[in-house]
Order: sequence, then C-alpha cells, then structure tokens
Amino acid sequence: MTTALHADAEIASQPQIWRQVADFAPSVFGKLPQKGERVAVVGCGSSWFMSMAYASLREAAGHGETDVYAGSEFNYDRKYDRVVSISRSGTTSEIVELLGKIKTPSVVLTAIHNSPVEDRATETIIMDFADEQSVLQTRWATAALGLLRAHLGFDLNSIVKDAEAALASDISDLVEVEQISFLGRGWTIGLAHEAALKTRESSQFWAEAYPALDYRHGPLSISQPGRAVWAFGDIPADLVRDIKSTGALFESSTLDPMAHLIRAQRVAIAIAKKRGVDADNPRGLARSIILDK
Ligand code: F1P
Repeated sequence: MTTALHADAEIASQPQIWRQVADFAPSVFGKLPQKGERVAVVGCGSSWFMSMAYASLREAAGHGETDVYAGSEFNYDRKYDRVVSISRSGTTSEIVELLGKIKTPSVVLTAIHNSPVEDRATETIIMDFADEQSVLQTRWATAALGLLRAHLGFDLNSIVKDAEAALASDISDLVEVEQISFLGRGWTIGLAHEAALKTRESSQFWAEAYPALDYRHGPLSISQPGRAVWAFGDIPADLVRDIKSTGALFESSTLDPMAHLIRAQRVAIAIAKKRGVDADNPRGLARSIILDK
C-alpha cells in the first residue's frame, strides 16, 4: 500500500504542533500539579507511555514524587495530592471509571470537548489542535508529553529543529530489519515502549522495549544480524559494544529523544506500507477502547 495515510500528515505536522503547544502551554500551567505535590499519572496505551515519561521527568526535575499507572492498575489505597490523566479520545473506559471513583483533585489532558473524562475530572486541558484522524497516535502523544515538559520548564521551541531533522532523515536501513528492540533510561523508557507499540500496532511487527541496562539480562539473546537495537538517549558505552558485537544494527541519535521518536513513528509507517497493511486502522484496534460493563 503506497497511498498517503492520515498518519503520514500527522507525523509530519509535529514541528508545527510543538510550536502550537509551546504557545498554548502557559495558559494552562495553573491546572497542572504544583511543585512538591505527590502525583499519580495515568493513561492507557500510548497515553500510558507518555505518562511514564512525564512521571520520570517530573520527579527528576525535583517537582515531587510521581507514580505512574496503566489506567486499569491504579492503586486506590495510596494517597496523592493530584492525579494527572492523559486520554486523546476522552472516552477510554479505564480512565473514565478511575476519574469517576477518585476524590483526589484531578486534571485530564484530552483532544476532545465535552467528553466523559471532562465530566469527571476537576480540571480539563483540551488540545483539540493536536487531535488525529488516524487511530494510531503520533502527534497527540508528543503534544501531550510536550505540554507536560513545558510545564517542567523545558523550551519546546528549542527542539522543533530536531523534529524537522528527524522528519528529513534517512530510515531506509531500519525499514529492512525483521525485529527491533527499543531501549531507554529514565524518561526515555516510556518513549521506548511507545516506539515498540507503534511498530506493533501499525504493522504487527515484532518489537520489544526495555530499560537499557536490563536488556543485557536476557533479551540481548534476540539480537543478531538483520535485527536492530534502538536506544533513546544515552546508554553506556560497554552496552553499545555488547549490542554491536551481536551484529545487530544499532540506532542512536543526538536529537532530543522526543524528536528521535518521530524517526520510530516513520519507521513504523514505512514497515506497515511495505507489508501492505493499513497503519491508520490497526488490526483489532479502535480509536478508543470502550469496555463492556
Ligand atoms: C488510548 C489508546 C491508544 C491506542 C488506541 C486505543 O487512547 O489505548 O493508545 O493507540 O488508539 O486507545 P486514549 O485514552 O488516549 O484516547
């Protein structure tokens, strides 16, 4: 399949969307957790992985203890000052249910107006300009994480050029491999999971994700010529050496890791096209997962 997908345009729009997020962000900073608050971040699928990245960044930035949960796995016995949730659709069952149950002040990031999550959350941040037509989340995920990074003091405009470089870069070698293991450390572990989800969702491709140092505790056995290991952010030199000695293609980048994720999004779509599958409508997936009661 060689036709243009919604995902192609949505991936390509990220430099512009990140600029919009940078402009929009200060208007909603007051709805986000204050420094020192004990926070839980929740989401499902891509929104969970962006939650993971944010939780790690927030705690590392000294803003306070920040736990992360898949929407279905929230620990209702723990005490938090605020719950941050991410849901593009605003209708994902686990998030709707969670926000309905908790008494803790909450804020939800969503792309949709008048959604069930808005009804239940204390505060809502709507980024309708980052919504997508593809079922596959790409620019929504980076817009949501970008907003949260901006609140932690990061200048999103400073990485727009990295996003442009990621869009212009050559991905041809990566499209040829039969398997990719994505690695990260700290906040980039969430990006590794998101990259692996993207390739699995878009084309049923075999991809895995690990904290970089844990990759040596078994999964490295997968590594061989014709497969790739992809690091988001820096990983130790001796681990790079061990990966390269397996003959796998090693991918790393000096770009900001969120911009490096754009390369993974492009690889996912290119593999889907090569396999003749529709990346906009992944097998077995809907824009929003609404569970039966
Ligand atoms: C979360 C999600 C997506 C997934 C698919 C189904 O949606 O799991 O990550 O790709 O679109 O829904 P949301 O809660 O962010 O709308």
